[in-house]
Amino acid sequence: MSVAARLGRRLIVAVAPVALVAVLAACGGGNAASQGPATPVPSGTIAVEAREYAFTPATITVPAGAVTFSIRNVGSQEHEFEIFKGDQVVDEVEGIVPGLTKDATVNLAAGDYTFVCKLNGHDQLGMKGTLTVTGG
Ligand SMILES: [Cu+2]
Repeated sequence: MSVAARLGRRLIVAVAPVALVAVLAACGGGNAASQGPATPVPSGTIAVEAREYAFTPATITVPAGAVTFSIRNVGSQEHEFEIFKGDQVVDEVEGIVPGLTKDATVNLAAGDYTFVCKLNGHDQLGMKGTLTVTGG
């Protein structure tokens, strides 16, 4: 004799229609952002020296993607490192006092950039360079 069998006949299935309306929030049209290269560029760190009144090197070429600039002030005045695309600031590192090294990681698209120190008009004294980002 099976109690389970007896109860089984009267099995009431409480159907609770859980109306799970799976509203797929369509992500507004797909922001197909950066479809970068399949293999990430090995994060090359670009060492830059800042002094009165120049950057070394003054000409930098990097592949598109994340680039880390390591700016070392080997001079005797405070400097900045600002990356421009045209007249728009892409990124900037300020307060690089003498002896200090500051890093900045920037995600760069291919194109032509400049980098300058605008502190006290240092760019007009020669603290500027060109940055070429290749690829894409
Ligand atoms: Cu400067």
